[in-house]
Amino acid sequence: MQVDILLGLQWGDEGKGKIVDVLCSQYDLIARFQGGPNAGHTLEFDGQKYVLNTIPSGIFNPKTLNLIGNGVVIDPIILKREIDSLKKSGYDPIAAGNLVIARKAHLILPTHQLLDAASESKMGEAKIGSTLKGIGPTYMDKTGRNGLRVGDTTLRDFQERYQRLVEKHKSILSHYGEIPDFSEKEKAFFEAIEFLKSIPHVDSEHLVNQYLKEGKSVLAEGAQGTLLDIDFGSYPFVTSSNTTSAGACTGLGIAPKTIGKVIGIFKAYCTRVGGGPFPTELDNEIGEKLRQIGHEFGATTGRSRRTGWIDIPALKYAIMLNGVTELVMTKADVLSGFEEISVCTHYMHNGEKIDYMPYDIITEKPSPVIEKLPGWEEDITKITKENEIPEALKSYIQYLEEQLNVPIRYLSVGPDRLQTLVLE
Ligand code: 2SA
Ligand code: GDP
Ligand code: MG
Repeated sequence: MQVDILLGLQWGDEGKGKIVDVLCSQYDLIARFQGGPNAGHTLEFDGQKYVLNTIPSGIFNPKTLNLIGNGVVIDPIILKREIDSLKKSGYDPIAAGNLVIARKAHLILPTHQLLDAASESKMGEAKIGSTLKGIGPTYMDKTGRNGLRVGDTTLRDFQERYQRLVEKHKSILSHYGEIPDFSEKEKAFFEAIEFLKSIPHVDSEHLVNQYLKEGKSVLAEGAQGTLLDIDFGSYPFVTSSNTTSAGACTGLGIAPKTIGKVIGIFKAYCTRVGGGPFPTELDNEIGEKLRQIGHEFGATTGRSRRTGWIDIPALKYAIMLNGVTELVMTKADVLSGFEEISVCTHYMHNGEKIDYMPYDIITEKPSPVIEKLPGWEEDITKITKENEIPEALKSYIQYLEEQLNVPIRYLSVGPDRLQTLVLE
């Protein structure tokens, strides 16, 4: 058996949560491999909406085990809150026994959040627009070899290790000004640490490889999107982890040869939340229309998402980096009623027409070369069969498949799990 990977090809929020929920009954294990509570993965079914931050999106299927992998950073307070909220809506993953957590996953401390906020406050125009969840500082401590891991919580000297790290954080914070009081947060943190111990701890590398050995199927779930990857995204306007398929290897402990399908997911248009370059951005009425119809507001922070047309050079780059074998297009329904759909095929950059994302994308702002395709009027949110797809949408799909050279296997026409078509 091999590990399939599902990940975002744009700047996140492509609908990963929804599609993992749709596909999870085909898998024995869903494993999150990077990111943390900066993610907001939305699922809708039976008239209910759920937003998951740390928990993998297969959680509502009691037959699927859900692993929070070693590459994830965990805020125990947020994870506890997530589980409490699932319990309130009638689903208790602890009682169901379908959630496990990697011992080697790193912990987000209250002071990591203070450091995130302090760093952003000094950046002015250049601020990243982070979710302020402490993601960057936690990964910095991980690579700086100072971090605390889930497994450490059961060690005798956990308190001392915690205190040592907090002292270090305080000395950094003191350079930014007065350190805000975090005693309440610290109390909640230690309560949540006790709760964390009730979730089974595992070694993700052994668990996933054992599953494969036993012939069980595994889906690795990405967070954020390829263009936010720490190495290949629009640096420094990126998140602090590898969001690309390579991240699944280090974030779970699996070898490259175990990778099977790579399912790349993209919106029929494009969004970005936070700062950084966005060549096809529509800072106008059309952009506002996309935002309103597509409900483009951060699933975690509620921030307005920036909107724009689909960007083929960026998608080609993402497909190359990840080795995408099949595509999922979401939010096609949002484009119903647009007379024309614009597609960015190239960029104009320093007077030259190019078909790749240039290194100096931030300073030299490439402008998009646009091709227009006919739109469609029909409401597609209730269609269930391929032959009900309007001709103009069929042409859009065909056009994208030709450009991207990868088949679109699923078409999502609404947020509900039932609003999903398999394309033959
Ligand atoms: P961070 O918090 O350090 O990872 O922020 C760094 C950049 O990464 C972006 N980022 C995201 N972009 C899209 N969606 C994300 N999740 C939430 C959602 C975002 C929200 O599902 O809507 O609610 O605002 C996400 N997480 C991180 C972030 O905007 C920075 O540009
Ligand atoms: P994720 O981070 O990739 O899981 O995506 P988010 O949950 O942050 O954002 C996607 C948003 O679009 C959520 O509100 C979903 O409910 C919604 N969504 C997903 N697929 C579709 C779709 O095909 N059509 C519409 N209209 N909404 C969708
Ligand atoms: Mg999201």
